[in-house]
Amino acid sequence: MMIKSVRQRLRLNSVWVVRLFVAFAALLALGNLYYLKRAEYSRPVIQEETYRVINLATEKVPKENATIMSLCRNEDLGGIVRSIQNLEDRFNRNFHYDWVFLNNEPFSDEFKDKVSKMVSGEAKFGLIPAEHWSYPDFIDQDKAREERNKMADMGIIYADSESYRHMCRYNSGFFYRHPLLQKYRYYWRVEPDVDFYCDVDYDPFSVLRQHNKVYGFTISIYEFHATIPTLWDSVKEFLGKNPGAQHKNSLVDFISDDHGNSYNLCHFWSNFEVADMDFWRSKVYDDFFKHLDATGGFFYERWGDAPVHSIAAALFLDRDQIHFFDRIGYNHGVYSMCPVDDNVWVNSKCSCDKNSDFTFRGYSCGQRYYKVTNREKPSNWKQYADL
Ligand SMILES: Nc1nc2c(ncn2[C@@H]2O[C@H](COP(=O)(O)OP(=O)(O)OP(=O)(O)O)[C@@H](O)[C@H]2O)c(=O)[nH]1
Ligand SMILES: *[C@@H]1O[C@H](CO)[C@@H](O)[C@H](O)[C@H]1NC(C)=O
Ligand SMILES: [Mg+2]
Repeated sequence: MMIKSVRQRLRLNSVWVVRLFVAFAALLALGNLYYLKRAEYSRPVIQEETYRVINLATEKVPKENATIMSLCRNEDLGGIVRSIQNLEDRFNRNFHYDWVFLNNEPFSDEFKDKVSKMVSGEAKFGLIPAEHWSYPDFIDQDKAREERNKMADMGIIYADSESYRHMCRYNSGFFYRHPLLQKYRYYWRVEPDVDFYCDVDYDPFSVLRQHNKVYGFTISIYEFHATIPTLWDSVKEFLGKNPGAQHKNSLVDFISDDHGNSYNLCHFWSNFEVADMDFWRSKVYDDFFKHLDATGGFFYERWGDAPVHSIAAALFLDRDQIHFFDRIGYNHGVYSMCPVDDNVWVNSKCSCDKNSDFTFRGYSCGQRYYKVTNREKPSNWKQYADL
């Protein structure tokens, strides 16, 4: 009697134990799922293994559908030679990518001879068609001159330069249509007089392709408002006419503090770009450029290709398609990117002073980028920020 009742009681209990266990396991699984989802959301954009160092002694390096490209003038020879020397040393001597040079005037023999000797891939020289570097019919050139003079009185850099405006418009809407660039998908834009500070012993083009990225940058910064007073109005007009254009998971919060109502002037500094030209060749970007161009803002104001590219990338792409090349130490003019992470700085053999890094400074949009992408900052970042 007694034994039976104990057994019965035990059986009852074991049913409850099983039920409790199942309930507990279910809760645990749900909790884990939630945690994993959060972890996935907040993980850095690109994980460490992306930058797998290629062992050049044992591995054949597969080439991407890509080229390096530079827009420059004959008188930029000295500056472009410095940039070539730098990028060849740090990267291209191991990869031998082609390098396309574009100019609105024919390159001199001296330029072509010198540069061809320095590039480890094939150097190609292209003339820009006149219709891509001239005033469209709808531009009132007297008005454009008046506006240039007004801007010059305000002391704005390149205010009175016509060629600077053609250059910005060319970089915004035409370079990727040049016959020499047609056969490529990815490009690395390189300007005269830039420095590359760290070994790039991985292929940045592969990083883009393998991770489905479209636009890569290394420095971001605020634009001078006076150069683009009506740009954002034109952008909003475009979005009004093309309600489906903005990506549902866009990076709009990088360029706007109020969900797209106004522009906060942040942009990727386009003198460095590693990106996918098929994006500029897409219908949405083509429509966007035509819309902006028709307003005359490239000439009546002084719209830069940097805000134009950046706004398009931040609106039309999935935010995960934008990539921060945080290991490519770089200098253009007064601003530098120098990886402050000690492991990167040492292992990539960077030759820059970490104190020169612009990423976390007040005039950079770096901190905002980290914030809106939930990206983990290097542990020592505060040392290199002016808070
Ligand atoms: N072919 C050609 N290239 C130009 C012309 N103006 C500028 N560029 C190129 O366009 C790019 C940007 O021009 P930069 O004058 O360097 O403008 P920036 O980078 O805003 O200003 P900096 O701080 O002076 O370098 C560089 O690659 C220049 O070589 C031009 O009139 N003709
Ligand atoms: C390289 O990319 C361009 C542009 O997308 C494309 O037209 C071309 O066919 C590609 N070439 C190869 C070899 O895949
Ligand atoms: Mg420059």
